[in-house]
Amino acid sequence: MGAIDLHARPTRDFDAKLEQTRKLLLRAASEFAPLKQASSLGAEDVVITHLVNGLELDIPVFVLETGALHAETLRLLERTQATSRAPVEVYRPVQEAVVQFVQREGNEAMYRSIDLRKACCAIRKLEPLSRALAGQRAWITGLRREQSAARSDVALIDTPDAEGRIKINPLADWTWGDVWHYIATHGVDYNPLHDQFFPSIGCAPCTRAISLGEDFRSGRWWWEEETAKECGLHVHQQEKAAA
Ligand code: ADX
Ligand code: SF4
Repeated sequence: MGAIDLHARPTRDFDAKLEQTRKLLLRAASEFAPLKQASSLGAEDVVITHLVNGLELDIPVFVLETGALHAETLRLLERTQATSRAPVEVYRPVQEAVVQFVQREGNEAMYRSIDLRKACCAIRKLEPLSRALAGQRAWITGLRREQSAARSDVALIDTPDAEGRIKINPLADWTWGDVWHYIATHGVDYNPLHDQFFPSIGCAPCTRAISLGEDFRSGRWWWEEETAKECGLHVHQQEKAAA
């Protein structure tokens, strides 16, 4: 059984939710330009790209290609580049920084300590993210409240960050069933890893399949405590200030 058969169960008010999401994207494109969509090519992100393309909005997509993504994700990236109306930009880490880090700490540094894991995320994700977002007023992500306790208060339109940039989370109140209902009814191309029990997909060394009954994000950085499991892309403003 694939992800569609397993998960596509819309909530009762799905149609109204979808209409609100389309309205929010239209509003974002007119009020918060220039803006981009951040896509990991996960189920939520392919839905957003499909909506953006359907509405013919001027919102480029960017993918942080960390150099550690699964082959399935890279192939979906190629297909997306070939089919998306909106431009798909790819940001890669500074190769020298990756090589030096791997030479110094090895290929499995992320499992040795949270600091090393965060150092790897800083090189492979955060530095490219800062380039992707330079000059942008806002960005769109696929964060949903249901994904984890840490994300339970995700807003549709977040408060501005330290640079005054606004994060827009159009699927904040969508359920996993809503996401898959949209994918099924619109025939959206998706990462086949979702059919192999990977609900949340990041870099290959830091993502694994989950078992029945496990939490949505339990396949991400599974060796770490729940509270540590964010790569820094979505750290709250208060937490940043405290750090
Ligand atoms: S993460 O912080 O743990 O990696 P997660 O995989 O749940 O995040 O994705 C949440 C959102 O962050 C995605 O919907 C997407 O908007 C953005 N995102 C995550 N990874 C990437 C990536 N590699 N490239 C671009 N955006 C990403
Ligand atoms: Fe490195 Fe893992 Fe972070 Fe990817 S998720 S950047 S491989 S530590």
